Amino acid sequence: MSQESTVPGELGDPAVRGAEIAEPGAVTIVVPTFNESANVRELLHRITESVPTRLPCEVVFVDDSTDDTPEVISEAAQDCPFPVTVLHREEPVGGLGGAVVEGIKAATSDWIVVMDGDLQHPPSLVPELVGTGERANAGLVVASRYIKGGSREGLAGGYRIAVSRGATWLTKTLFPRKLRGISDPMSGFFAIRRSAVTAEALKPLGYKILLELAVRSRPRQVTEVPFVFQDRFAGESKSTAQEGFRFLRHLLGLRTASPVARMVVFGLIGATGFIPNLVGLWALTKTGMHYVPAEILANQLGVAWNFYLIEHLLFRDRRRHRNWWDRAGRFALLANADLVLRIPLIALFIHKFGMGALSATALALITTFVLRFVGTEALVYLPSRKGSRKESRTAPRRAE
Ligand SMILES: Nc1nc2c(ncn2[C@@H]2O[C@H](COP(=O)(O)OP(=O)(O)OP(=O)(O)O)[C@@H](O)[C@H]2O)c(=O)[nH]1
Ligand SMILES: [Mg+2]
Repeated sequence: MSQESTVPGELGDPAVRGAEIAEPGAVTIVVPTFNESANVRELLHRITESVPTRLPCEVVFVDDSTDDTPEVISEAAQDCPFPVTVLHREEPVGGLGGAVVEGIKAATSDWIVVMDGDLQHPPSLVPELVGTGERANAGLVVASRYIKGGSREGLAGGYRIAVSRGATWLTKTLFPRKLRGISDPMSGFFAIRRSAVTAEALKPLGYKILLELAVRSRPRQVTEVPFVFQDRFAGESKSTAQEGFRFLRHLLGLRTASPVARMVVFGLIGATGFIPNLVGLWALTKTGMHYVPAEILANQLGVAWNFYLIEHLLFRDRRRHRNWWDRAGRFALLANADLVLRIPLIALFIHKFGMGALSATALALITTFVLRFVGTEALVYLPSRKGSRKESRTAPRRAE
């Protein structure tokens, strides 16, 4: 963090806090910014107009800009009746999501409202978000575009609407229980009680931090308030297709946080390995190769395919403590041991336990699959503390 500026009258100052904090509690507004110099003055102006004096407020900008956004904020803050802090990060760890977590950690109030800096999220809704949370005794209040009274007016173009809708559907399908009661898990506008956040548990990669909070922190009670998503006030969108892919990876990472879910995905990826295996077998036997060496070679194609997908989709965060050759070698060894082990296991089940050939084969398949999964977890991708720290430090920035 290279730059940190605070305007006098800090909310964190006990004298100020003690004198002012009353119902419905104070609020820290966290705004991530990346080159929003044309928007931040108007944003602060609208927050000033919206937040009543009985609701003590501070604004924390977490800024990764390469333009003069921090300077514009500091200048505009002079006219604000509340404290404004700019945390400028030289190293934008975790991109937009990382910035929001940084802001949440810096917040000192009972309530934290997260909103964009481009005025697509109307500041006039801040008191309602906090008030609703207090009245409902909720831990999280989501500003939703998808409940009665809300709309996505400012989401430009059919393509963006379709992407947003598709991402919402996919996310809700993957987390039906944890996202119950949240119609708009893609919303970047929400209020959360500071006591409901476990900032240390959050692994901020890319954007969509609400999803991360809802799934990992699991606030007790969740409620929603409708809002109309506005047009960008000025400047350019930073959302990119690359960001969309990062989101999908993040979604998979969240979904496979438990070993059972990881084993299911491991199995699904394994099943897709039949495709290159069969194609390889077909191509090799076509060249006249005997089917035994062809089968062995084609099987390696399936192993390579599985290795690639597992590396990129399942164990992306757990690769760093071993180099590529080490991981590939161990993975191939386990995959081939699986094949070698299957035949004696089937024989054992048939002769020692009197099982039928079919059930013995099925049980051998399941046994070797579980062994391969456990072996892969433990011998190829066992996370080391050092490795995971390194990964989070080098998380890519959202926009260059
Ligand atoms: N600190 C930080 N803020 C970011 C980063 N990327 C985007 N932001 C901010 O996050 C907010 C949302 O980004 P937008 O570019 O508006 O993305 P969006 O709202 O999904 O896309 P649009 O609908 O096209 O505006 C804005 O306030 C951006 O300035 C980043 O890498 N770091
Ligand atoms: Mg925006």
